[in-house]
Amino acid sequence: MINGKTQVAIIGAGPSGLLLGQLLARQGIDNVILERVTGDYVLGRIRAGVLEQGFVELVREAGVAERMDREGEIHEGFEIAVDGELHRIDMKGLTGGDTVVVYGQTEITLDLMQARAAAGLETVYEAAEVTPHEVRGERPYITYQHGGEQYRLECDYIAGCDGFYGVSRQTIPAEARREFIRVYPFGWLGLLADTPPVHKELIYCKHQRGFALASMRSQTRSRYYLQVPLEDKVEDWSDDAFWEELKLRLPQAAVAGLVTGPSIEKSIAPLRSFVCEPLQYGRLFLVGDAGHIVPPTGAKGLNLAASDVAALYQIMVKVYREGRTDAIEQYSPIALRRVWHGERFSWWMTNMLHRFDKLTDDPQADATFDKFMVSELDYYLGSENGRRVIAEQYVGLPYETVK
Ligand code: RFL
Ligand code: PHB
Repeated sequence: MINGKTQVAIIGAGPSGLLLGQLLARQGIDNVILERVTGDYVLGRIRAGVLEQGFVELVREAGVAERMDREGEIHEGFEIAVDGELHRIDMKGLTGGDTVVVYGQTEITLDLMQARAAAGLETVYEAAEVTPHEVRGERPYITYQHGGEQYRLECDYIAGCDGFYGVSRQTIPAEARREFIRVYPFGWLGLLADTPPVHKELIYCKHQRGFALASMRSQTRSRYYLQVPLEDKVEDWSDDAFWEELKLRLPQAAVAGLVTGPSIEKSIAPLRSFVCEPLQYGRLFLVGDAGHIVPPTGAKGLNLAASDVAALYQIMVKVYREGRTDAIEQYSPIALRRVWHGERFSWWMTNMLHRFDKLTDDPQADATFDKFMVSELDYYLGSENGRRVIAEQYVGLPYETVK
């Protein structure tokens, strides 16, 4: 057994773990990250692309914003197409100046990994059997295996940043947590290509054939999604089949400008709403996807991870600077308030924009739900106040301050 010691042990080197680690290190709070897979594997996962202002500011505070500020694109609005007709959500105009930044999660992750390596901070990649112990006691520790050796890492606190399938949430006994879940009867098939985006802003498409999203990573790289049945496999979808289906769902005016090309990544993600309560158990905190998942329609997953990180970071600074160990009790209520707003918005956008034809076993009930949602979207898009409700939540609600 090889023994080690740190102040905050972080499980998971996704964006939550890396961002938290960087922020803490800048405040002189020692931390070690334990990650199950390799850095390259983490960087191969193509996920989010839309960053709220709060996220952007946190990355700046972490001192890792240089490339994001240079290469990220500021978006002042996005489009919602309903059966081919475009409705613009003027985020900047409707919110009094707020915007989002389009910059890939992969890029943020790479920037954070490089900054961590440059600062000489410790990350153990390919750490197996990571297991938290004594999280309710005064002296928690983590055991893990690496390179054939057994390790024990002692710490003051554990940040569970290990995503939806991680070990941290399972460490909380079943009787001490409650889980809220909704599974949607479809998935998103995503395709990444080195082609110019079809439009200068994102287009969310509600269409008879199912939802589609035209997004991007840069002026030379586009990201598209199609709503597909849960049973579909990536192998069922050739690139040609993807582009043909996308052309049917995009507004005709946009299709003329669509440049197709070979995919550089293609994957299917199931859609899920999930929240674990509470997000703190003794000296263990659940951060990001470890504690909650949203369907991607509202572009909120990564952004909620960032607001969790912001809350925990403020709390840790109070603990180590002011001895305010009582502040840790604020983490779960503060994080959950914002999480539930993001959950509700993501669920609402998913309901309004997707085609629900197998929601229940009752086709008549499904058809009625579909009509309600068509009317809901029509109502919100039809008034400035309605569009403002969408815009305000899309750009992101404010972060709460820890007392
Ligand atoms: P991650 O990214 O899943 O990272 C968790 C890390 O923990 C590691 N791990 C372990 N390490 C050690 N021991 C164990 N036992 C471990 N188990 C797991 C994993 O290997 C991994 O490296 O969680 P994190 O950091 O909380 O970040 C969350 C975000 O990744 C996620 O919320 C977003 O990607 C969601 N999301 C979007 N969010 C947005 O804000 N805007 C978007 O536009 C957006 N688009 C998306 C998305 C997610 C998608 N998918 C595929 C689910 C689009 C898609 C298609
Ligand atoms: C993405 O670009 O991957 C993306 C953008 C907006 C979303 C979801 C995903 O709502």
